[in-house]
Amino acid sequence: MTPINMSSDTQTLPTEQMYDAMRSAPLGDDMLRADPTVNRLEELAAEKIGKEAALFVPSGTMGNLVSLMVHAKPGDEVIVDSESHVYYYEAGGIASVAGLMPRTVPSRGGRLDPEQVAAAVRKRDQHFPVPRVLCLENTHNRSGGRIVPVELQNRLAAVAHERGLAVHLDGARIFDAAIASGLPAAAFTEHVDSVMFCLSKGLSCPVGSIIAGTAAFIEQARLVRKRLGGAMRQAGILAACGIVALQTMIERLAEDHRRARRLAEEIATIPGLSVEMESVQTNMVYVDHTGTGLDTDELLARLATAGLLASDRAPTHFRLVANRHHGDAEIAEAVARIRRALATDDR
Ligand code: TLP
Repeated sequence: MTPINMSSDTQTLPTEQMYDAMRSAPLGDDMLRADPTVNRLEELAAEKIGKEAALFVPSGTMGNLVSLMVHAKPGDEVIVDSESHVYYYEAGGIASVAGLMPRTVPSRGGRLDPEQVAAAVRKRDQHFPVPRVLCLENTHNRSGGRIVPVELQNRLAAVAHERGLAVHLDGARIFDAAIASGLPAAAFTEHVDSVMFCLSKGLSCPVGSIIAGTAAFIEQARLVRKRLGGAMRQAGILAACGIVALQTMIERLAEDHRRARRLAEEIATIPGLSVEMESVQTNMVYVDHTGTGLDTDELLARLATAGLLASDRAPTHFRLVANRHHGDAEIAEAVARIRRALATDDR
């Protein structure tokens, strides 16, 4: 039995067109800015995301780190949602590598409250770290891939800017937000100073993310990327996939969203499982399994035995992510495997 891997959209493999592009891409030393394919990707990415300049980085984690390190220096404060990826899943890099002091603000379903953010910006006083940057996330991973509406994002950015803070957007899945909202991605980046988005998630590239902002920001970011060991050589072999991704893989994200919705509707009919349907706005489905009486690890192990790979959001939920490898047949089969995993039950 071939497992259906719905643990993440990071599990996507390159498309045939990407393999072809890799083979024929002109290459050079990107450290010297002499890789024509990387240069082309960076130009195209800046244009697609509505910013002056862009930089190719090895991962989303490094893209967030580099961006925050450009905006703030060790000892400064970064305001983050307590459920954000940068705070929750990036191994404490903002503290251990960037030396930043995280000031967490809780969000509701990925939505920060502008008043709470305003209240979290401390005044300048020798007792306090200097607040320098607000970090936003859209779509919001831990709230189920929910979209932060553009108007709210803009209000949050205004609150930060009025108080002299820069705004960085972790837009790992910003094209999911854009496609699901029927807006250009640039609508989400107009009022942020920097944005990171991933090529290696639903867009199907094997490696790589982009950071974008003003030309001056990217100049600084290039230096920080080098300092972190993230400057690459013949990276055009990877950038070639990124170009294909930006040209061919964005519109189709709507299919993942449609299938995630269908999957959620089916799962909601299975005894012991429930899904907050309002949270299913893009490609993710967070399933509440408390009704099964199983703990998350045990449940994931049963799913794996039944041939479905999911990821955990212990202690109450597991996550399934629809990606381009899942057609309607795989979605139906995933549901059947969940039913089977729970039916072989000796509780
Ligand atoms: N998210 C991964 C895991 O790290 C949890 C996933 O499977 O969802 N920002 C957001 C919002 C992300 O979801 C991720 C990856 C990143 C940044 C980091 O990207 P990478 O994995 O390229 O460092």
